[in-house]
Amino acid sequence: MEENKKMKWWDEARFGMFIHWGLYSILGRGEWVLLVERIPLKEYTKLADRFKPPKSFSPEKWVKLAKEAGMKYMVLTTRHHDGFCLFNSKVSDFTSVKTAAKRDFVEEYVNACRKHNMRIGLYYSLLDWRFPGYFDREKYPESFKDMVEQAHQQVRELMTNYGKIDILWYDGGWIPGTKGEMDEIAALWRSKELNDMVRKLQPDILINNRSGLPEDFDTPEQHTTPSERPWESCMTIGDFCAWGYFKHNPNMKPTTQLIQNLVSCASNGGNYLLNIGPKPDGSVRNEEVKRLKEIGKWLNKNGEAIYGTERRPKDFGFWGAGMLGMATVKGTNAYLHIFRWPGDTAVITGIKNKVLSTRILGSNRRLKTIKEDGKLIIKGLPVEPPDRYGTVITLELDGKPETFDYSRIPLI
Ligand code: H79
Repeated sequence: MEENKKMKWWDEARFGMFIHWGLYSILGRGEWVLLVERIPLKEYTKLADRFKPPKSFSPEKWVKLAKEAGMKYMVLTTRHHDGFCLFNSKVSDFTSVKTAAKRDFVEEYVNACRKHNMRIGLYYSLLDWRFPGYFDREKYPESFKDMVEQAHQQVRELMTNYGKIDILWYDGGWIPGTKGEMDEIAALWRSKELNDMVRKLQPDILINNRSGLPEDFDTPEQHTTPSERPWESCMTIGDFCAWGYFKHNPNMKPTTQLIQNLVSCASNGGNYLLNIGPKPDGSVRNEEVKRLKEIGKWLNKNGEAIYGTERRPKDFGFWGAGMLGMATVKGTNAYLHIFRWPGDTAVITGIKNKVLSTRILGSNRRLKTIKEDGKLIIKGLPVEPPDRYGTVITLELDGKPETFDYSRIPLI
């Protein structure tokens, strides 16, 4: 399939759900707990006896929540750095199928996604902390080789046993004792061979850039700085080190901030992959549910200004940093997302186009608008912000959005 055709759905999706869930969820101190606390492997392995979500739990609950949040795709940790698989693997006994739960959660998740028409992403960490060769490949060359072989086998299993998969989201490509250069990483994981195999099994799949090869899209982590290439920002709702369930995680981003991040991604042509860290029983904590539902409500009203938006021209909309908010663009429409409400008059600079009409999204009432050289004055707005999370003003333009550059024009 032609490259950009394959990416079309992803490029329009803009908002996805990341899920970090595994043995570490039981301890409630984040997904790095095994390494950070140097827990003896024997002890950590025993957690598998306790990883047994109730029968009543189904990954369909996550899918329904993602739908309600307005998310168009999901990415589940099929296996994080600790090596514990949520799927059946012929090359490992450390899986949810062969231990207490006796369930293939990847299968359940994939089926639930399909049932609800949700695009399916699988996260797979290449590295596995259980292999001494990961830490010191000179000292334990056989172990390193075995780990790489395991990754190839397990990726093959994931790409073979669950039908059509939309995204392969690699992680954990970094190897100690290297400078982390892409070429070096790709050579050590034999990534060319790996990804050739993946594409043979899943011709339409999108692969991220974390196996040492650029592949389909870039993955800024915990920030929304755009890439030149297709890009997706992944982010936690709470603190940066807590992707997996962290019981005491008081610093949750407010919904206003999460929506602003989503708009920031959409305005620069990127996606926002927002993470939840379910509890060991699979349930999602209230603080996360509440925020996702609030975003979903906002998207119900304002989705037109997010889904399918394109990368806006540089400095389009709000000149400089964007005093009032951010602009997204789609075709010949521009959408002004006003986060900091100015009162009854909004002054927007940096738009070259003629404006054919101005309306608050969802309303038919045209707003009085004065336009002079790159300066737009919108009058008759409500004094108080109509939407506490962000009000969208739709501008119908006479053509593709173009920036009016003030940078060399002195004040009069
Ligand atoms: O899966 C999530 C992270 O576990 C994983 N990528 C995302 C998607 C990741 N792997 N490496 N890193 C992130 C970067 C390393 C961060 C660390 Fe730390 C800083 C490791 C040690 C200090 C955060 C804080 C984790 C433990 C303490």
